[in-house]
Amino acid sequence: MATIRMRRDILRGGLAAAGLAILDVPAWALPPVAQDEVLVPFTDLPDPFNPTPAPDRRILDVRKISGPFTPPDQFFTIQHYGIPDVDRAAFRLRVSGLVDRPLSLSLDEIMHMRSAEVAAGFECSGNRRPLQGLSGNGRWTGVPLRAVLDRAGLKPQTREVVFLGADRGEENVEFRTQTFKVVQQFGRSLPRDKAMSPEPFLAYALNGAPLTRNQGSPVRLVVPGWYGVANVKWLTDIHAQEDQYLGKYQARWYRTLRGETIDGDMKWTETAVTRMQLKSFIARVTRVGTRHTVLGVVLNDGTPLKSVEVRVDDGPWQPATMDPATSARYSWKLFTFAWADATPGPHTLVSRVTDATGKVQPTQEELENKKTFLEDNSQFPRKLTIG
Ligand SMILES: Nc1nc2c(c(=O)[nH]1)N[C@H]1C(S)=C(S)[C@@H](COP(=O)(O)O)O[C@H]1N2
Ligand SMILES: [Mo]
Repeated sequence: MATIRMRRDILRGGLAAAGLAILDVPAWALPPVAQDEVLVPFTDLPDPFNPTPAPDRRILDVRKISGPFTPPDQFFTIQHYGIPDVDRAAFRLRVSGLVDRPLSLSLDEIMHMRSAEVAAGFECSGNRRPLQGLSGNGRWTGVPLRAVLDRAGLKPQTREVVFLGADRGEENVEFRTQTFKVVQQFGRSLPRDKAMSPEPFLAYALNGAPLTRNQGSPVRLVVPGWYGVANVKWLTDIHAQEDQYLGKYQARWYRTLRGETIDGDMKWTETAVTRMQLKSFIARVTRVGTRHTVLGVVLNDGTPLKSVEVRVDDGPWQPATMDPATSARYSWKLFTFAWADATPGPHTLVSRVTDATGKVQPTQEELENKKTFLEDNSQFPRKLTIG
């Protein structure tokens, strides 16, 4: 793999583009980048980084993280029915179902509501080794979902709030011996209490600029602390109902099968993909002369963290340093580790994060009884060779 020189202007540009002045967060605390800082290639990565890109997908090259917030043209993108083009002028967000006052809001009306900002990072629940690039961190501008739901007035019978996107596709819905071909919208739901909690957010801007088409223009839902699938893009309908919503991407697709030993007995449960599981991974290693620096990422559900540690080969776990620019509750957290005494030859580096409740990021072996590939938050040992 070709040596990649880390460019000063990438790191500087990241600062400006992230609009740090607006959010007033502490400065990016990566050690100053020297002119001769070079990337040390991982030997466990494909070359090129993403050899078979799908046409409507984008994967973040996590080796190039250049600031606390991911630039919109690098933000990963994933969707099941392609990328619709929603006309901003004709756009209406409808609120219907068990509400006192059904609504049909234009983009202008939404943007005239009291706006707020939230730093929220997320990953797709399918994000995994070796790329780990279905992840990113955004500074979102919009309105709290609760403000819109309060305007509509949820009736007491409402138990779920359903979110539908403008994107749709034909699905086979199977029932016993029958198969129905129907055109469905992408949809997800939240329980009433979660929908009315302070966090869920209707975003119309990312890092200070209108949402791009890939990121759900003109309006998307962001549920801070949850996996990406909750963040319905191209949002057109919010529907309050008493019944459970069982759309494909709610009830059939985003499910995890886990075995747990309860009272000495293996019990298998299927759960919905909701809050992000505690995870860290090493994104890159750079070198200036003989000094090596490790940069990594932590994602979780917003529970405060206790520590992030890095282990080299069979050595002890050593503390890494959290970046203060990413300390907001739902931001992804970046960390660095000064690898002082790297010796020539092959090495394995791994990180692990522990949260304030004492939960420790599991090893791959400890996740053996998680049978579906979603929600892989296992520790990820990476390989490289020091020349
Ligand atoms: N309308 C719509 N919203 C969607 C999806 C989709 O297919 N359609 N995919 C979801 C999934 S699985 C993920 S991981 C995130 C990805 O968000 P991003 O493309 O902004 O990174 O969008 C979610 N929102
Ligand atoms: Mo996803």
